[in-house]
Amino acid sequence: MTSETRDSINDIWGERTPHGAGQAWPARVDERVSETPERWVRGACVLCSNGCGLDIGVKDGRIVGVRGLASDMTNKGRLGPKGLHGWEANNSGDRLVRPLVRRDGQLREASWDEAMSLIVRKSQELVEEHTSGAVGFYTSGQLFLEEYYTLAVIGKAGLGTPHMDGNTRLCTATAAAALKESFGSDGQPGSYEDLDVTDCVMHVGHNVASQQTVLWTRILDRLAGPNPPKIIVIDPRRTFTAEQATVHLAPKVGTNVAVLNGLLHLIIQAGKTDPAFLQAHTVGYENLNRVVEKYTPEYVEELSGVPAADLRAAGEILANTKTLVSTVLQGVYQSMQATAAAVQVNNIHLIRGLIGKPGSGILQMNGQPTAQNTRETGADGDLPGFRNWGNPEHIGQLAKLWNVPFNKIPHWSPPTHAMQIWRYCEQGSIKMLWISATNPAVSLPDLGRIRRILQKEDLFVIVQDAFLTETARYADVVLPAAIWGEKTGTFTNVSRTVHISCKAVEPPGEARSDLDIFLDYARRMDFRDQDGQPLVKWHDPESAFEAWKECTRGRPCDYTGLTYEKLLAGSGIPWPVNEGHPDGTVRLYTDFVFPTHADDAETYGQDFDTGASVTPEEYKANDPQGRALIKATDYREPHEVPDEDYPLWLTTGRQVYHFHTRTKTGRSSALNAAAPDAFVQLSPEDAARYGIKEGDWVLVESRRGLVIERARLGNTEPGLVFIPWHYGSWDDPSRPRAANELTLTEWDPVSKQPHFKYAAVRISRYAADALPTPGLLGRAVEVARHLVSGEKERTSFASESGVPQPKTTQRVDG
Ligand SMILES: Nc1nc2c(c(=O)[nH]1)N[C@H]1C(S)=C(S)[C@@H](COP(=O)(O)OP(=O)(O)OC[C@H]3O[C@@H](n4cnc5c(=O)[nH]c(N)nc54)[C@H](O)[C@@H]3O)O[C@H]1N2
Ligand SMILES: Nc1nc2c(c(=O)[nH]1)N[C@H]1C(S)=C(S)[C@@H](COP(=O)(O)OP(=O)(O)OC[C@H]3O[C@@H](n4cnc5c(=O)[nH]c(N)nc54)[C@H](O)[C@@H]3O)O[C@H]1N2
Ligand code: SF4
Ligand SMILES: [Mo]
Repeated sequence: MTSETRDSINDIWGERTPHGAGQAWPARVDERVSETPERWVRGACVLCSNGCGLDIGVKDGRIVGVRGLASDMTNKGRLGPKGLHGWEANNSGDRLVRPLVRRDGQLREASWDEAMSLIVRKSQELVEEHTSGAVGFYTSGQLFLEEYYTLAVIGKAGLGTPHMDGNTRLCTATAAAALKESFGSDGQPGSYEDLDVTDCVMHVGHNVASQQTVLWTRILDRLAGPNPPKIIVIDPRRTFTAEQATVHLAPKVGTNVAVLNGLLHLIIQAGKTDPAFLQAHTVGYENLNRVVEKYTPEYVEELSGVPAADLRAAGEILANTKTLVSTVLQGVYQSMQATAAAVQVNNIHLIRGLIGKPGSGILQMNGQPTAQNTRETGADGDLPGFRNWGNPEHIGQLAKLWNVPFNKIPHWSPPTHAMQIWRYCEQGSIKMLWISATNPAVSLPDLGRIRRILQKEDLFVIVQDAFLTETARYADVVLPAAIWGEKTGTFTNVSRTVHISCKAVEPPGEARSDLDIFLDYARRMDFRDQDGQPLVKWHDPESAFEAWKECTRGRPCDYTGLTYEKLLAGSGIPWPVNEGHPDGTVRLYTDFVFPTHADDAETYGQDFDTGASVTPEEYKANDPQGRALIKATDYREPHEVPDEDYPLWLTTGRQVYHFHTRTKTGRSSALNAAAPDAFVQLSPEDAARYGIKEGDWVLVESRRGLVIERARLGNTEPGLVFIPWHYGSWDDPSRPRAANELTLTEWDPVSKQPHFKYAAVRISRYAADALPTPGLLGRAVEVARHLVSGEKERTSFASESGVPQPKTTQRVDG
């Protein structure tokens, strides 16, 4: 007997609760339960970066629903479709409940002691034979802060390996890079509360209506109230967000820098910069002025296809608005010139002095719920507490805190980024890869290559997950993880707001929290500090949180004033929280002083075209000393562009009802029914050209692979096709359908974030009547074999059983 306060599947955002500029956003409590709960446990939603506060309903030791938390500053009680439905995955019958170890080529159940002993033996052998450089970690944006910090200390001070990164590299590495390049450090300048007062919101490459549905209700409620803000959307597709825009610019994929330079040009031409602000609080304006001079609306139209008149309309709004909130996400971060483009959005705010004031803020968005914490704790290769790996003083602080030798902490070169970690696995220098809470066999670019790497005999693969994912099937050891609702921890949303999410129920079977797994590993590896004491001195979430607080003391992300108790009081709290700001900090940089001083900065910066690091000496010679940096750049064409063989652009992205590789949302019946399969979206013009009708099967090929999808017509420009990348093979191995079969192995030179947003493809109608069997298996396999065998290895879709083929020979455990 499901009871719900609203039908979020058919009405994604729910009823309007209008509010005018400066009025508080009214509460609206959304709830959905399958039975009446016996008790409610405090939590927060982990199905996107919004981090909505909620309570978890429990009955008979099972999760039976959720309700939004009216007092939480993030959502005032609202929850979106994923939040209201995603918890069903916890109760799914196919959770992993025991560790698995590969024996005789097969994954077989094992005890925790067997699995962990094997991992420890393997680690020790590799470190002895090859140094800790043979061990790599690939983690997530979906664990809790306490788990990442423990992992970071294990990697940096226990093993001393530079090879640790998160899937945050695919997600928000550019957010971090853009904030560091402009303001000296990671940390969002603005706040969601700026949306409640602003006159203008600009979304660049961000489909917020689908991807942070509750944040979008906040904006919809402003649009329904008095003095609504103007909305500018820059997205090549007519998304739900674009439908509400005052001005929608639809550029060709990969041309963000051209468009943003054009907007900067128009603001400068209109004489609407803030010279006093520029003079007092920034460096680099003259160079920007010089670079953007040639980006006239006509030139931008030539480069990007955006009509000059539309660009002028957007430029006029930006030149005159008194306040501005900008959000930036994957249409920028996963595209050409990612960091360079994201920084141009910062520059729009800087030249107009629209930062650090109510209604003016920048949200270089996160996507995953806990990506901010991967970055803060250094589980992604950054250094904990936004420290600078190029600054010996910062390394010294960590060495002292952890009581380990200075040189134990890897800092001799930039930390290895995820794409390079995979390259080292491919080349064989990394021999053990520990993957936690991510599913790279669906989410990384060029999946044929990723499968070949995972299959390598000389790579020992550990996968820590709640489900037997496409990736887990290739593992040597699978560790069953407890997930949200089954463990306690904290995490931080885009608006720097820290939430606690508590354990409501026991995990199924023998599943353990990631924290317990990492602590167990540290104990078994016997990592020690310089005094012979255990390196990892905490034993549960709260003691880990207390240890983390010390690591942040005096840093921009200062957590020292937070406690679990405070976080349980009814709302998330934005950092920094310390003696000076006991109740948290809504907005950064209200004094217009930025952490760019050479002693504070998290980076000395990089060249936008080459990625070459600025040396400490070079930086110090021009120390901005608290002023923001304005960095300019010219437009560069994408590396792969449509040609005769592959005449169309492909871009990839998300749908409102699914989260990533659907391990959770695919196990909720309503979400799954709402979006059961992948598709290829194409313009009616292209459909007509290729003789394709709505619902036809379409073969989509790139230089790397192929997929077969149903056609959906409309809402995209001619020449551009779109595939949602959520769909791997765990629930339908009958045909290749994962968008990443097609994507490129290429990344931004600064942030190292891969380019998921463009590739050249060709399409053709795929005749269903040619199929030997109902469904597509036979023909798809044939096509896949034909195209992928020979020079390349066989695609794993060719297996009879329909699941990716596991490694066949017996492996290391002997
Ligand atoms: N429902 C749902 N919500 C989610 C997620 C999910 O999987 N499902 N995932 C979460 C995560 S981890 C993330 S990172 C976020 C991602 O959130 P978004 O970044 O909003 O999502 P995407 O669909 O990946 O990409 C956004 C838009 O970029 C556009 N785009 C493509 N190329 C270009 C370009 O060259 N320029 C511009 N300006 N735009 C371009 C696409 O058309 C697309 O609409 O969503 C979070 N929220
Ligand atoms: N083509 C294309 N590819 C993309 C993108 C795109 O836009 N286009 N977007 C990229 C982006 S932004 C992102 S964020 C990535 C996401 O890519 P992935 O990280 O691969 O996606 P998820 O499906 O979220 O995988 C998370 C895994 O962690 C497991 N899990 C959940 N909670 C826990 C936990 O508490 N502990 C453990 N141990 N496991 C847990 C889930 O079951 C799931 O298998 O994909 C990237 N790939
Ligand atoms: S907006 Fe994000 S955090 Fe909020 S309920 Fe939806 S998925 Fe969860
Ligand atoms: Mo992401």
